[in-house]
Amino acid sequence: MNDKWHGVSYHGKLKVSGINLIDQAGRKVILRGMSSHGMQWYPQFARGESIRTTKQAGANVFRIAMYTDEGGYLTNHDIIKDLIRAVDDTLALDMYAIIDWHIMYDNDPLVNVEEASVFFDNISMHYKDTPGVIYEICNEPNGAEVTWSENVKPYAQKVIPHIRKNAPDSIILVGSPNWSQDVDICAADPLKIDNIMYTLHFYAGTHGDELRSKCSKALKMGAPIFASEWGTSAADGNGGVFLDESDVWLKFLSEHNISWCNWSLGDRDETSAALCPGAPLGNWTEANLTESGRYVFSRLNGTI
Ligand code: DCB
Repeated sequence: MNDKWHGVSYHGKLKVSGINLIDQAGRKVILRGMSSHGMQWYPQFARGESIRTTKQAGANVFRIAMYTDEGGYLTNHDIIKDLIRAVDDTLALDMYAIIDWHIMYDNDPLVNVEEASVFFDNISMHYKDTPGVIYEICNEPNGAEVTWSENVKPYAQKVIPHIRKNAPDSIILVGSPNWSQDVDICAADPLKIDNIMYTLHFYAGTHGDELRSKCSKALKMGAPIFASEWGTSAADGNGGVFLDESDVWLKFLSEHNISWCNWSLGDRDETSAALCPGAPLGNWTEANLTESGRYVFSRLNGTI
């Protein structure tokens, strides 16, 4: 499949209907694009020129990964300026923008629920009901003690109302436990809230059939899924690349109309990075793209 490009002006405000993402006219929507790397490290590739180049390859969504720890938002609120510029640049390109509260080594989202509530209150006030903005409230909950029922679900129930009062119909992505893999657990005990989707994250070198069956199970139970982060590498962002395994995954996502963002649009020296170290800010040639970048850029338009 090789889709015609459609952005926010065509699809408008999105809705979740059953397990599908649909648009204002009731058509099924598939979003594909890149995720930025951490805003505290690579904000330069989360601006107009870079995002436009991903659009030219077919992307209609851009995910902005605002880390909470590792020098991110919790210790540097100023980072919000880079986030807002990235969201504005994305919207100006008629693309959907995902605002990602990128928890990771701060494994339990509940620990910073007050900070998250204030952040999402402010950012959803700023964007009100802008149809292109999608909220992702916790990147990857993880850790053996961090469960859906005791941690992630209560977190979501606390944070989502802060978004809903400003952006009543926006799409909200909710991370699943175990590095956003246990979507079947969310599906068995779902949030009773409209227009939410659960995130499934995978790294082709580490995750395969077992994770795909969790996803199939969740879909069968009626849970809407968004693959807001995946990589061609192993789970640590390095190793590989695993392109045959990535083919299997992309085919699976396509069969289930699952939207995706690839990790990541940056030039760090790691195999999951789409850009070679020192790449310019946009208009990349084949030589500027890594093996992963060349693979993913050739598939942003729906080619599998
Ligand atoms: C996720 C994180 C993401 C991380 C990638 C690759 O982590 F959401 O932030 O990105 O997947 O690991 C990496 C960057 C590195 C950076 C590091 C720390 O690529 O440049 O140094 O973050 O900021 C996952 C996902 C899954 C699993 C483990 C991790 N898993 N992990 O299945 O075990 O350990 O980070």
